[in-house]
Amino acid sequence: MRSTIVIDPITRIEGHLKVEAVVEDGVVREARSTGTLFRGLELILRGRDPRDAPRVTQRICGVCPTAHATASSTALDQAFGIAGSIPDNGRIERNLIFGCNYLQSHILHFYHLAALDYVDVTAAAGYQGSDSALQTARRFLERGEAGPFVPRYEGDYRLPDELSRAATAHYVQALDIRRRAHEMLAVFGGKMPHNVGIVPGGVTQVPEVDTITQFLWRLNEIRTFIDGVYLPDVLAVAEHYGDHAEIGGGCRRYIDYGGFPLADGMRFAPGTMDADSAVGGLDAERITESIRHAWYEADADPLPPSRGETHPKPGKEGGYSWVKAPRYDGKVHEGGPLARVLLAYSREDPVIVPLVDDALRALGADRDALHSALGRHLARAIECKVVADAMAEWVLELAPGEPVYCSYELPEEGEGAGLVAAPRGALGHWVRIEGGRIAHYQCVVPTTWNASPMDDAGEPGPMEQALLGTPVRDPDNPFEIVRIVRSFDPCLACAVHVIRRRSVRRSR
Ligand code: NFE
Ligand code: MG
Repeated sequence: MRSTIVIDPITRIEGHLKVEAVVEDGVVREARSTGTLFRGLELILRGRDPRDAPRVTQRICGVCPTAHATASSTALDQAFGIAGSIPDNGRIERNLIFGCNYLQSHILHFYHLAALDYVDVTAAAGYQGSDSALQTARRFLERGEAGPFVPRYEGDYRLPDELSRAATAHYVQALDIRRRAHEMLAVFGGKMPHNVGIVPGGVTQVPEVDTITQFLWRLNEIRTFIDGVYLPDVLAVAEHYGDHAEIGGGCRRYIDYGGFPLADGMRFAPGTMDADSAVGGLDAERITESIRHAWYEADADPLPPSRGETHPKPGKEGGYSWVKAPRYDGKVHEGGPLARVLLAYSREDPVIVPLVDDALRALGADRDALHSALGRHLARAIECKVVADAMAEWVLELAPGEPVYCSYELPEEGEGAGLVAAPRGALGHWVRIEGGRIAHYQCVVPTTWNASPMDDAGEPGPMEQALLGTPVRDPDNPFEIVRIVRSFDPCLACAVHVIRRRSVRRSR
């Protein structure tokens, strides 16, 4: 029997995504992911002062604006010829501001977006105890305002009621923890979202003992939550949904641009890997974007981002998404925490290896289990801990009162690429300056990689490949599909990053 499951929109992600899956004899045989909203930031930037780019590109997304500020400022550092002149305080504060965004983003993804696929929130309905978070959830349900929790699929919530109730309390607690991360970001970054602290040449806020302290106590509260709540909850879910280590694997090729520059090297080194072969380096010249199956036209296909074009063509024949198709060496690659953790594991990172091994041991799983929907959640939680713990060391490396930026002359001409490790994966901004103004700007974003449509060779994107071969037990409640899609933590607002004055009719 053959049927098509259409989920439009997929809720509890950022932005607008439709997924279609053709199911034959209970297994997904074809899958298409469609970014259904057209946006346009790359075009808005043309002709502007280059220093506008970090401010404007942060408006691509309210979840990861810090990633865009970092990528954009890094591209401008290069274009202005000052990449090697950023003072240590500037480098460290950029890492700290960006790190705050990682922590809140990963916690947001697990508790407020993905966990509701696994946790039965209605277990809080009859709660009679004294936990204030659970009382809040119960009152919420009693009022019939089940808004964030429904609509939902039914029939596959496997956690015991006690665990579901605990996770529901953590859902409420995680809201407070994310607020702490925002406050912490604001200490050096000014505000969240759309921080003002990260600028070409460094940052704007000179650290003082007082601000370091304000940062540190919040960070320690968040670290306690990650160690005592987030990681154990992810492991508990993994224990009850062990079969999800066998679905959602996908292309098994991974990419990361590298993140968190240190005095010597980077916390996450850039690289690519194939699950079946050794880790390779990253050569940015091998990145291209195809528009063959996206609603754009261009003189050539594919193109490198430094020459990429953004000419929308709604309804183009063969197109089915506003998301372009980035490829490395012409091949499909997945980005994100799983890519970073696998790269670090393969390079025998002394912090990440024991965390991964402990998690796999607790689950009685082997390393191959990481190439899965569950593997993405585990990797994200492990990465969250690694970043939080590293931040506690970095903040103490700040030198109070010392310089945080280097000054520069605005050049008439220049070119730069800002390649960073964003919470959801590999993020790149490419800028060219002519006559002191932005002549060309292209963003290739994590979800552009992960939610990409087919490329010019007809190969499906990572998320599409992750769906292929998935058994769907109940087509009316296709848990497997949404769990795989959400494991990528997609953000379509980022992926499309285009705005037009007149709206384009949404596809159905
Ligand atoms: Ni809108 Fe983002 C991250 C970036 S994802 S959340 O992380 O860049 O495509
Ligand atoms: Mg783009």
